[in-house]
Amino acid sequence: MDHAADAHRTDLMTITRFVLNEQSKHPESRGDFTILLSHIVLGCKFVCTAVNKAGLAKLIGLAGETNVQGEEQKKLDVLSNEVFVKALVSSGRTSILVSEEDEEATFVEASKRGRYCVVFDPLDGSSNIDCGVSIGTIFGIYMLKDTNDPKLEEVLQPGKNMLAAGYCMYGSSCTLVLSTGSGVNGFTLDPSLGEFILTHPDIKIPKKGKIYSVNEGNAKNWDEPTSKYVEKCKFPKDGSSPKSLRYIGSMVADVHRTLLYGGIFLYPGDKKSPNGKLRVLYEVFPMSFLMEQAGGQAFTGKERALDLIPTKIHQRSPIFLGSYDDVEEIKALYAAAAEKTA
Ligand code: AHM
Ligand code: MG
Repeated sequence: MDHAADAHRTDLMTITRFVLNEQSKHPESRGDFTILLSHIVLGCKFVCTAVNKAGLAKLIGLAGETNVQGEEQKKLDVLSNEVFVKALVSSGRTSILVSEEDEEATFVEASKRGRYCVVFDPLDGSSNIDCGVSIGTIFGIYMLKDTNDPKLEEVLQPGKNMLAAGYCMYGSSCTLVLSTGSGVNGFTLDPSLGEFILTHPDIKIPKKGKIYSVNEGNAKNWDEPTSKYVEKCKFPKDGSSPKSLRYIGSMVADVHRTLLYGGIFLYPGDKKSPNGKLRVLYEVFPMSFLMEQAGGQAFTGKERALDLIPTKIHQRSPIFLGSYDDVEEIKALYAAAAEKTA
C-alpha cells in the first residue's frame, strides 16, 4: 500500500467540507443548505452509476422491456427523475420541486417541508445516452419566504434571486460544478472514495474565447443578429482568426467546455421556435448564474438572462452565454437590430 499517497489524501477538500466552510462564514445558518446539498450529491452519484451502466443495457435489458426479475426497466431519464424527487423530498429541506420530467410542480407534504425550492433537469441531453456522449443534471435553488404556505410564485422568480445553481456532468469523469453566489467551484467524483473532491477551485471563464457552439442546422431560420454573429465567427473582418465550432448537443457538456475554455454557447430563437428550445427555470437560469459567477455573461437576445421573470414553469427562452467579450458582441448586434426597427 502506498502510505505516502494516502497521507496526501487526508487534506482533500470534499464537497461537504467545502460547503460547511462556506456556511461557517454565515453564523446565522442552521446547516440546512449542507443537508440539502448532500441529498443532491447523493442523487448525482446514483445517476452517475446508472449512466455508467447504460452501455450494458443490452445485457441487463432495454428500457421498456422486463429484466430477469420480471421488473420493467425504466428509462434513464425517468429513473433519474425519481431518484432526485425522492432524494429532495427525503432531505426534509424542500417545499416545491420543478422537474423537466414532471408537467406539474411537486408540493412537498407539510411534514417533510423545508426552506428551499429546487428546479432541475434530472438528465439533460438524454438523446445522447445511447451513444455514450456526456449528459448531465442541472439544478437551481431558491429560498422560500414562507414555509407554511409555499406558492408557485416562489419559483417563478428571476434567476438572479437563485441562492445557488450547479450541474453534474456524467462524462469521462463525473464532475459537479457549483455556485452558492460567491464564485464557481468544480468537484470531481473520486470513485475509490465515493466523494466529490475540489479539483477546479474558483473557476473563471476566459474574457474572450476562440470557440462558438451552436446547432447550425437551424441557420435557415435564424434572425439577423444571430446570423451576422455566426458569420463573424467564421469570417472575421478585423484580422482576427476564425473561431472553431464545437457542438455536442448536450447542454451540460457544451456549457462545461465553454466555462473552462471560453467562447460562446448559443441556443437562439428562430422563425420556427421564437423562444428557442431551452427551458428558463432549470436550463437557462442555472447556467446563466454559473456564467456570471465565473465572470462571463448570459443574454436572451433582449435582456440579461437572470433578469427574466418567468410566468410558466416550463417556459423557454433563447440564450447566448459565455465569455464576457463574446457575449458583448452579440448584445451589440441585437441592440443595433432593435434600433433599426424602432
Ligand atoms: P432535452 O432537455 O430534451 O435533453 O433537450 C435539451 C438539449 C440540451 O442538452 C442541448 O443543448 C439541446 O437540447 C440540443 O438541442 P438540438 O438537438 O436542437 O441542437
Ligand atoms: Mg433538458
